[in-house]
Amino acid sequence: MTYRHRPESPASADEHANPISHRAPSTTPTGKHLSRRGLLRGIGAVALLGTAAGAGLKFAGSASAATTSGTLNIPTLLDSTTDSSGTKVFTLNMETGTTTILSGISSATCGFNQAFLGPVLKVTQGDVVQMDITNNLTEVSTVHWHGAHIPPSVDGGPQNTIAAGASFSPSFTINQAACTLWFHPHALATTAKHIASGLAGMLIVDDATDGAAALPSTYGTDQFPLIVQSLPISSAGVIQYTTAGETASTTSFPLLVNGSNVAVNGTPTLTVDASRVRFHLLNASIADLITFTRTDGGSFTQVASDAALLAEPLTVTSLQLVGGERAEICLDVTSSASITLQATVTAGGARGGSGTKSILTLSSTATTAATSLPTSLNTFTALDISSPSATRKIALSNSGNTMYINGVAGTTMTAMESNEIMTTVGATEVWTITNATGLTHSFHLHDVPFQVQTINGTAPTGAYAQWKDTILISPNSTNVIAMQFTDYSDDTYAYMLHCHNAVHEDEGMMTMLMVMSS
Ligand SMILES: [Cu+2]
Repeated sequence: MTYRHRPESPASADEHANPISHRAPSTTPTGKHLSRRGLLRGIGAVALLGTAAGAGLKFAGSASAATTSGTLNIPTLLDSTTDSSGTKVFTLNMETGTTTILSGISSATCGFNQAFLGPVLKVTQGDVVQMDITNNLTEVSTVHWHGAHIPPSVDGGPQNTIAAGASFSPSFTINQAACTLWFHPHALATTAKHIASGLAGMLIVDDATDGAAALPSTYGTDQFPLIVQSLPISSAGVIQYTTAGETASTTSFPLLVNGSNVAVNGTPTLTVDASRVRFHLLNASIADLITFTRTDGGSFTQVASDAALLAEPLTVTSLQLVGGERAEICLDVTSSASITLQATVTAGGARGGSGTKSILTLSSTATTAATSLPTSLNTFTALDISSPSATRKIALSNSGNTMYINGVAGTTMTAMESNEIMTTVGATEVWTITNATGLTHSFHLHDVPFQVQTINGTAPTGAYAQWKDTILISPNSTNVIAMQFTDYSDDTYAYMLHCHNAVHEDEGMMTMLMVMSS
């Protein structure tokens, strides 16, 4: 447990109204815990109050993000400071601002340290990090580290609420190998609103293995994020984040690449000196699916899923990501020919984006082709599920716009507590996720990655056959996954499992997982 109690921090405004703020129930040096049941009920009540009171973000900021004029927006690589104990300290300020998304129209947006989206953070396995977060929004939020294997007390779920004006400084050890993570809000009922408004950033984990060393890793030179969003927005420039907003006749779904609307600013271009470029792909859409291909039909090399480097480089011609899912690809390029990537958007909600747009034209000054990637990038060991600690059923269903897991709409902590999954550290489990509806869902589990066993009875292929933390759940499908709960237990804080269509999550398709010590 590396959670840091920081009594030196200024008291946050919420601590008076919220007797169980993020600091109060944290593990103290004496290891004393509040009653979990009482704590969760209290948190649920506070979260609801926060939601009701913050009936709308007031976009007070006046910062304006620059629009691109052709070249790829490259998010800032955020510097850290190192404190006396060697902890890398990052500062993330949740801000409001305005951004031009539709031509000539200013939209109210949010971002980390800027008006829209956020910086990229790079860390290495074994690093101890501290995230100094200040919520400069006008309503409660959280910051969740999607895909991070960290204690639930710092996971940034609905129990880690940060009131408007308050700060939170979770600290944790980077306890996983190279992968592409991201960070975004995860409070009750406002996840889609806050992500769509722009609160999304990338967290890249590196490690010291030969596999990771073989991949391009100089940020901004041969390593770039591609954060792609199909963004629901009204013709007046108001970002939409509900089913009603998705289906409104005035809503369109522009495709944004690192915050730039390709329909307005054109296909981003990128010219590098390298002969191999590594892209960290994130579908940051709240609902829509995105499929990446080359305009010439050629192949590219997938080197990572969302949770880990692949065992071997995988040659693919197409790669689909649901909302929240990531992948890493390498493109080999020389001065003899540029490469254009395109994205095909598929509606993931009641209504959504569609069509295919070019999202990047990559050129290089290199005259010599890249050397081959190693045949092995990572080791992959299948979990032994011959005698699982538990088997569970996760039934996804809905009634109109109310979304259920196992019949419960998880819109409050109390509802989720009534529907919680309890397990113990060390348990290996097999879950059968069913979707008996015609809706497309995704499934994301916090804490540990999982291995897909079967999809409609058939073993998966490609990246879906290795470590994952977010997967597509097709309509009328049965998906069997296995996972092992390693390292972190807590009798106060829960992890979340939910649909990563963030609209569905806010409509109730979420519940909680308690990992106990025994
Ligand atoms: Cu869903």
